Amino acid sequence: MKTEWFTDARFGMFIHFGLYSIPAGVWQGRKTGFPYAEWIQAAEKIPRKEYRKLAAQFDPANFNAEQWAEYAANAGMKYLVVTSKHHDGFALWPSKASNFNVAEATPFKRDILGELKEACRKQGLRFGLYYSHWLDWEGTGGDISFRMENGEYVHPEMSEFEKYWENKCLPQIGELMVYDPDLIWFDTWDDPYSLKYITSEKQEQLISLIRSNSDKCLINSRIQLTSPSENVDFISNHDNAFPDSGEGKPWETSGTMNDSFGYHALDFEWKNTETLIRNLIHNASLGGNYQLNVGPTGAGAFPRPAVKRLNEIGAWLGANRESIYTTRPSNFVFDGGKATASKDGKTLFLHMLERKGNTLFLPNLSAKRAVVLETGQEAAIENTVKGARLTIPEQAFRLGVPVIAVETG
Ligand code: H79
Repeated sequence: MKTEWFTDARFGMFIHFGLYSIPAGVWQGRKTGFPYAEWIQAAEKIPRKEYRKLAAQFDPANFNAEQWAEYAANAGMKYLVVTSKHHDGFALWPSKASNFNVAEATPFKRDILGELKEACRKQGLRFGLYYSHWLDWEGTGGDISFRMENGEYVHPEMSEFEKYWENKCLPQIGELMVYDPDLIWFDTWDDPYSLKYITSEKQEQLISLIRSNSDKCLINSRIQLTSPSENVDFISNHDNAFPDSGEGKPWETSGTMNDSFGYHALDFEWKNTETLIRNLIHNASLGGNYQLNVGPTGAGAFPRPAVKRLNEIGAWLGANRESIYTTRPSNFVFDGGKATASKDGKTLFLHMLERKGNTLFLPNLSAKRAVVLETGQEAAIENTVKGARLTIPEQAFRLGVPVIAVETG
């Protein structure tokens, strides 16, 4: 199965980086009205000519692809997905189909995608590309958000959208395939305009273009979130949406550390590390991945709170790796936590999210051996006809989210 690596990976990095990283959620001295900093052009209805001027300022002195990939690898992430082109229409690679790109419109000129691709290869990370296929605010016929309608920003005539599709979208996807991506992450949501412009024919056109260039490249369901083609490879949930059940296909949730994907200088709503670890456990217990976002600054640096959280998650994952990677969802229900199972089904990993006392009752289960995964300390077992009762060592509760590995028999 070409999706196997994705299912086994469980944890990836999303990176939102582009011209919007420069204003960072602040326009004319004020915090913009939308939580997403990458939406600043829409939030402020910035005239296109003015937005384009940001390109002249795009010169991220701290951009260091190797460091970015190293942060991801050290956090325990197995893949990295970067915004090759977000809704603003600006391309992070030297695109032939549009001169609104890093090489032609900015002083920086370097091929950000190429550098990241190489850095990921060195770190053993899979490499994915986000591409905004429906919204494109450059003014070449892509759609806009209903929230930005004014004299300049209008929904394009279908014939204009077709031109954008033929002259920018499809050629750029062709260009992206040269980077040999492991996945392409398209973006729509439940907006009727996305259904109007991204018809099932358009979905299939994109999918066959990708398939004709690559046997391995995975495609996500937000190519058309409301009614994705059966030919997509994995399901992407709404942003920050952690579902209560799994899916028939591999799936993931993309989420933010604060409330914005793009770097936002005035967003201080950083979730604590334990919340992020719980999100990872929640999805893993249901068979899904967590694609956690970082928004580097306009200078190309990872924000300190992001680095701190990546390091802390990496430390937890390093100590508990078997309970997350290559695991399978587990429907084993116990009080106060969530379980995953090893691929062979012989080991259950019990993530203790709430302290419910010093014993843990595992209904209808006979346990052979139980250990605290991080330390190897044994938990005493009492098997009864109704199930197994574990005595959790007191020291386990000092480990943050402790994981008990139970060999079943
Ligand atoms: O790239 C990130 C977001 O920019 C993109 N998907 C993720 C991965 C995304 N944009 N919008 N949405 C997802 C959902 C739509 C939200 C909207 Fe709004 C509500 C658009 C207009 C109203 C949020 C709030 C954006 C502007 C105001």
